[in-house]
Amino acid sequence: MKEFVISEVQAETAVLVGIITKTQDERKTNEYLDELEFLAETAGAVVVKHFTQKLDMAHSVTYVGKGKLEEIKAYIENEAEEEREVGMVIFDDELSPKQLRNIEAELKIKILDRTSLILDIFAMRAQTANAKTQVELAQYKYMLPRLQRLWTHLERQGGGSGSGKGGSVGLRGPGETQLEMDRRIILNRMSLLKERLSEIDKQKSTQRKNRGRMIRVALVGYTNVGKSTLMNLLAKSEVFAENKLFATLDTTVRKVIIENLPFLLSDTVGFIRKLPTDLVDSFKSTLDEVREADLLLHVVDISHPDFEDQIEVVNRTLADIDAAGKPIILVFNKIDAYTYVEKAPDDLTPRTKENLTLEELMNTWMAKMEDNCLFISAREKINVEELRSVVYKHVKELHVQKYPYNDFLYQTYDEED
Ligand SMILES: Nc1nc2c(ncn2[C@@H]2O[C@H](COP(=O)(O)OP(=O)(O)OP(=O)(O)O)[C@@H](O)[C@H]2O)c(=O)[nH]1
Ligand SMILES: [Mg+2]
Repeated sequence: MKEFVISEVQAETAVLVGIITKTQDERKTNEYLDELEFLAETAGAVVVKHFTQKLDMAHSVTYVGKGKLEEIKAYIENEAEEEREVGMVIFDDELSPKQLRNIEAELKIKILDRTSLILDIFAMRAQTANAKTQVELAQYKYMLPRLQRLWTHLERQGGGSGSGKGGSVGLRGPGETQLEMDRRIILNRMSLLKERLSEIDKQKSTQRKNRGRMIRVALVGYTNVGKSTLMNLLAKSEVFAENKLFATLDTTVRKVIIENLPFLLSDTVGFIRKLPTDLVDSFKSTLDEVREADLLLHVVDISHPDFEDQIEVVNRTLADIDAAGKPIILVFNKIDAYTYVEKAPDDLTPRTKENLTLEELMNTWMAKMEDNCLFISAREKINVEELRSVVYKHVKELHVQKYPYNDFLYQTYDEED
């Protein structure tokens, strides 16, 4: 019965593991692990240690080498002796079924990877029938090849029952009883979920068709950059925004009117590094909104040390879902929180991106994007008028192109309406 007490009363603790390779240097790995830590916290765990190892590539049998695995094991045992039970080990890359099995056999503790952690957060966040169905399907896809021994030693601990905030980290969503179902039953369930999704798809696409002749603008971007905050600001709506990853899972669409011009603005799920394509596929109907948009507002958190990498990830994900090549405006958000390291006059080492002032950064990006970029703070409401007028200009152009005979422009727009 001890397990129940631990998982209910105390936050579970987690140890993170990442590798440093030829294609992923130490700085990058540490950034990934910081992000993984943020993900773990979002899921409700407390991270107590990071382990890294330099390798040519991930070890096919145990992800890290044997020695490193022993070191992790010794750490866990030592912590247990000090009565600081480690709840789980989380790996920064998706583990193969074989790796997962071997690591689990060696460490005898709950093992998660980046994918299952993200899935767990998705399960916790899913609100609508659509999001819940998508997440459940993605979870089964992840589980199916790993069924044999998935956390069997944790049977009694399973939080299990569907989504919701309860349950322990990594065990939300389909629970232990479902885990015991054989492959056939899971496959049946998966095809049912797929049918349900295609039904939802049809409904959504009919809904989209009935929306009338309005330009559609989609907010896209890395997770936690401020998309929902911006949506709330522009649409005067109340979309859930919070300093946690994946606060938004399903798409929200609002009508926005700037001056005399109505258009549709949608807020959607954020992107993240190493997001498995399966998961992106599962979110197809959510992402249709992005795919069918006329204009994308790509929101970037300029205060994040790794924002350039995040821009890349978003561009790659857009290409993956066939949404590349659309008109795009880069909206650099959180300028209020931007910091840089000022170099002393006698410091002759080369300047790096950490040494750029906001103004220098702005000039670089404006040149690169041919002015299709903006610098704002959605939370502090800085440069919001500029944002409105740039969006207005673009939407109007697109509107006139797309609906040349449409006079559905509001004559005047009164703030009080
Ligand atoms: N400092 C600062 N924080 C901001 C700004 N805009 C948003 N935030 C904060 O950033 C966090 C994330 O904001 P959200 O609007 O939820 O971000 P999101 O992109 O919708 O995130 P997901 O839905 O999780 O992908 C919240 O804590 C916001 O208050 C800003 O201009 N400056
Ligand atoms: Mg959001």
